Order: sequence, then structure tokens, then C-alpha cells
Amino acid sequence: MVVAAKNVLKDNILGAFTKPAPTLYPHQWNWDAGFIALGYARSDFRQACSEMTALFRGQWKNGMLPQIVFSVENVGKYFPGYRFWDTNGVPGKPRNVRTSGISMPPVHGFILNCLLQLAPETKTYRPFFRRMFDRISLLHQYYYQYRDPAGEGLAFICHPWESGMDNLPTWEEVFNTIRFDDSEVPFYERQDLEHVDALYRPRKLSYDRYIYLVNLLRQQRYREPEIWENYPFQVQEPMFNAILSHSNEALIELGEWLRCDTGRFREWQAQTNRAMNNKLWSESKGTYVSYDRVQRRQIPITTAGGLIPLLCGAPDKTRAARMINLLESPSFRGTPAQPAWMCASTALDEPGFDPRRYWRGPVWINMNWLLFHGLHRYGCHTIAERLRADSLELVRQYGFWEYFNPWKNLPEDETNGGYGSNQFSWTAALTLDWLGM
Ligand code: 9WN
Repeated sequence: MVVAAKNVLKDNILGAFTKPAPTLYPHQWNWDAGFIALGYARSDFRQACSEMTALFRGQWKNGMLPQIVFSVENVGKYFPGYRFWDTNGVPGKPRNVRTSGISMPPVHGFILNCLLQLAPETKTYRPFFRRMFDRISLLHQYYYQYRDPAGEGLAFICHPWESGMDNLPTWEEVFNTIRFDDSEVPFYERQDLEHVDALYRPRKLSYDRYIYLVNLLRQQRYREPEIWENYPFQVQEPMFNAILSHSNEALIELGEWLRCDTGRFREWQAQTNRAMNNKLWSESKGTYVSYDRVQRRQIPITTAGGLIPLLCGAPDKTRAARMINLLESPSFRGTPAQPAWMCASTALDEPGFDPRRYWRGPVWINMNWLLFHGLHRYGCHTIAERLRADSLELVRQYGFWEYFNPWKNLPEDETNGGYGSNQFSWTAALTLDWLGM
């Protein structure tokens, strides 16, 4: 498994960075780069650093770190490409780097901290850590300055792609409140369906909605904060904020090591955890849920993302116990007759659940990795280890797929429970991390 995982990364490498998948995703992606860096950390530390450096070349002057940094070699092989995003000439975008115009979950702080723990020796790499520390601080500054207009401590996402969990039923609830005409969706041609069967990817309606939002952003030239005044999709999502909070914690540790001031990271972390507890906790669900800033309401849908606040220490003992009960309940474990792998992206009993379609139910290895660390933090070592064991078993049975059917017993005519792209980089990278390789 180790050799095979390393080969996935080797085959996907494009010089300074590694693409997420051979053909479906031929550029560099934001949070993928963090997970991928971890996959190289023990075997090729230089490449791990290179992944981070390459990604931050795309950072905008206001701190925004783009979801995609486009590779010049693979122009035209992914939709929406650089031209469609139309970020060229946007003030503050680095002129010589092609990027999209939205961001993604800020895993980079805690990934950098993991890299520090794994560095072969820290003296040589100190300038790298210092540079990254400054860049990541700027990224966090961006979230608190531009994505938290009320100064609550919660960053909002402006597009499902920013969540990294693009196709949750949660987003449909938000979109159902946004009225727009077909004529407001510019002409576009998807390319994902050339590589993956439509059954496993978002539906056309979801793509129309994604593209409608991209069009709004590009028409207004990504002008922040003005653009947010009338912008319809503004969601405070628990995993995104938990990742931000946990990265703040990491910046405190890194800052102490670098002998830098860490005061603002402490404030941000405390404020974000407090706000998550005040605004995103659902007492009836026993987990965290998203909040729609525009409609001013919680969206009561149970997702794996709602459990990720365990990672940053947000829930107190009582809330954590309720979350663990939920994780151990039929919503995520299935039943003796129909057992499930941990952990479905959308709960098994949600009406929007679909075991094959992208984020509507399948298991994703990066979600399991985040949850694994959250569970250890709360002393739930046995469940954490089960999560790791399930992840490794899925990879062993099916291969390095992008996502997996959460049901342990597949229908008789289905032999492969791995979906999306095969040879998926973060599945390989996090397998290596779990195996300590
Ligand atoms: C859009 C690259 C990315 C991941 C996301 C995953 C998928 C893109 C797409 O692939 O999203 O960003 O085209 O579907 O949802 O989490 O970062 O692996």
C-alpha cells in the first residue's frame, strides 16, 4: 500500500506541485495542497515545502488564497478555467499567476505545524516556516476582515466550492431561497463528465447554481467588501470555521517557536470557538450546522462537517458527548442489517443522502482524517482508531479513490465502491500519513 500510495503522488506531480487527480483536476487546489504536503513530509520534505510555496504564489494582496492555482501546461483541461474566472487584471491578484477568485478551508496553519513536527531538521527550514507563517497570518486576517462583516468571529463562504464539500444538501437549502433566471447563467460546458460518470457528480441544476455565483463575482470584479452588500450566498459553515480556529491554534504554537507575537491568534481562536457555540450549535440535532447569513437561519442538515469542531476544541464535554453519540448512532453507523463505513459526508438518514453522488453521502478520506484528530483530542481513541481502520480498509479494498460508498454491503451488481477519480492524491497522501510513512 505504501509503494502504491507513493506512486500515486509521483504520477500526479507537476514539478513544484502535485495535482489532485490525473485528469479530473489537472491544476493545483488549495486545501488539497495542504493534505498532499503532509503526504510528502516524511519521504521528501523539500517537495512538501514546495507544495505550500507553489500554492501561496497565488495569494492575493488582501490575503485571499485562491481555490485553484492554474497550471499553464493544462490550459483548457478543466472547467471553469482561468479565462472563465476572469481574474486577470483584478487589483491585488498576482499578475504572473493564474488563479480562480474564491478561496477554500484554511488548513494551512495546522498543516504547517505538522510539517514543523516532521521536519528533518528545523534550522535550514526556518526561513520557509517564517515565510509561510506570515502568509498564513495574512490569510487569516483576510477572513476576519472581509468574511466576518459583523465581527462575530465566524467567516462566511461565498460559494459551495469554498467549503470544499461542494455538493452538500445544505447548499440546496440556501439556493432554494435565491431566485434567478436562466438568462443569468452564462453559457458553459462542463468537463468533469468526460472523466467521471454523471451518477457520481453534481447534477446540472447544482452546476447552474455554481456558475451563476461565479458570474456574479466576476461581473463585480471580486471587489471586497463592497460585493457582499447584496450577495445572496453567505454561509457560516462549521467545518470551515473549525479549520480556521484550529489553524489559529497552530499559529500560536508556530509563533512561539518563531518568537513572534501571537496575541491576535489567541483572540481569533477564542472568538471563533465562542461564536460557533452560540450560533452554529443545534440542540435538536446534537451537532453543529451551517447558518445562512442572508436568510438569518440555521440549516438543519447533519453532515460530517458538523462534527469537525471537535478538531479545534469548540464543544464542551456535554456537547462533545452528544456529537459522539450521533457519530455512533444509525445516522453514521447504519444498522446491523445495513452497516456503514465511517464516516458518511451527509448523514445516512438525511433526505438528501445519496451513497454515490459526490458530497451527498460518500466517505471522503480527508474528512475522516480531520475527524480522527478531533476524536483523539477528546480522548475518544477507540472510535478514532476505527475511523482510521475503516479508511485504510476502504483504500485496501477499492484503491485510492476520491470518495467511497458508505454502505459496507454493496448491491450484488456493484463490485467497486470507489468513485470519482481514481489515483486521487489526498487519499494517497493521508494514507501515508496514517501509516507514518
Ligand atoms: C471544485 C480538488 C477538488 C477538492 C474539492 C472537491 C472537488 C472541485 C470540482 O475537487 O471540487 O473545487 O471540480 O468538483 O469537492 O474538495 O478540493 O480535489
